[in-house]
Amino acid sequence: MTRPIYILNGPNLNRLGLREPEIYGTTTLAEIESACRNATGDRPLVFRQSNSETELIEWIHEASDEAAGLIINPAAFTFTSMAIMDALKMFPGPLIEFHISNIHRREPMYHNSLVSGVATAVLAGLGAEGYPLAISALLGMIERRE
Ligand code: CA2
Repeated sequence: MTRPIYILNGPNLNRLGLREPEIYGTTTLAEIESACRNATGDRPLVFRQSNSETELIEWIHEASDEAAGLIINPAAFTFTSMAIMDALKMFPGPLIEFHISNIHRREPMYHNSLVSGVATAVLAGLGAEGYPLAISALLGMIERRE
């Protein structure tokens, strides 16, 4: 059976398209999900968002058991959550840390990701259009492993 890829989105990303379009653009999360579904082809996609650290950790555990690969935009938890970092450390497949904005071009508080050190790759600054690019990269990594 073809294992799915998981895309997990962290706090406040359900508000995309509604505020701060100069940083995050005007695309909504529902539109991003639809673009991601078009980009995954035959492989099943699990696409979720939560404002809860606990729920995200549970989903990372679920992905560790079920997923062929994982893309995560941990949003603010990128910089604060050792618990999410620890959960991601246990993920056995390819893992992409994803950000809509270029976090390194922003204020210093956005520079120190706890996730980058446990990710296979990091993609930031390509806007919402970056999600399908991350999928394409992840599918390539999965194919090279399987
Ligand atoms: O650029 C990204 O994707 C971020 O992960 C977004 C996070 C931020 O903490 C990271 O540094 C970079 C913030 C998400 C906030 O989402 C909003 C959605 C709509 C309007 C305002 C914020």
